[in-house]
Amino acid sequence: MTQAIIFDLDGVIVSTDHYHYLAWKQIADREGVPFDENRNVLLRGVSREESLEILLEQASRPYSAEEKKKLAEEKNGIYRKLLQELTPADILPGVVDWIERAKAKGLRTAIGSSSKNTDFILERIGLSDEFDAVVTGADVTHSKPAPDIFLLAAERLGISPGACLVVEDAPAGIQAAKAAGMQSLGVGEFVKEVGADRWALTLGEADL
Ligand code: B16
Ligand code: MG
Repeated sequence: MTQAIIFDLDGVIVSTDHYHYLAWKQIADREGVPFDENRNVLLRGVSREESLEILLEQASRPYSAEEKKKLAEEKNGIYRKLLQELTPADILPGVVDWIERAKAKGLRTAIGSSSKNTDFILERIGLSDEFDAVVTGADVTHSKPAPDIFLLAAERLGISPGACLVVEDAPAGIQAAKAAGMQSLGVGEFVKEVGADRWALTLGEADL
């Protein structure tokens, strides 16, 4: 029986995924690295550093650790500027309803996101105080697809992993939920065929 819901942030609560793409695309174009929306799917849910590694797999030259550090910082600067645009109107359809229904049913709720910008994003969209726990990429060594973020969320909620439902938009996130032994609801076109227990195009179309 489900006792807690762990929401992914980027792509589930709010469409910051497009901002990530725009920021990486700017870096890739300048560096002359081929990068498009299809390639971007591989970056969904994984950490900033791992995203850069995936992006640079298509580069024509090797990059030093120093250069990589600089590129990751630069990408984050571009991304943070784009995040300034966020308002509560950017919360995706179905999210507020799910949070309200979860509370009405006595379920615990958490955010489980790889993003180190999670607190800033929640603040921008006015959801900082809505969850019983918030676990981010800053809290763990191994980001998604490792199960660590979701396991820590369950621990902070005091709920066993098997009683948690993860809501995710990324293949890496569904993989992490499965590795954590949790139930999963895949949301959106990128997780249609990655073996989530349930799937819906948007959270607004899924039953709680
Ligand atoms: P940051 P999620 C993930 O968020 C994004 O999907 C992924 O594209 C990004 O690289 C990662 O956060 C790290 O983000 O650079 O802000 O620390 O989907 O796990 O909520
Ligand atoms: Mg996501």
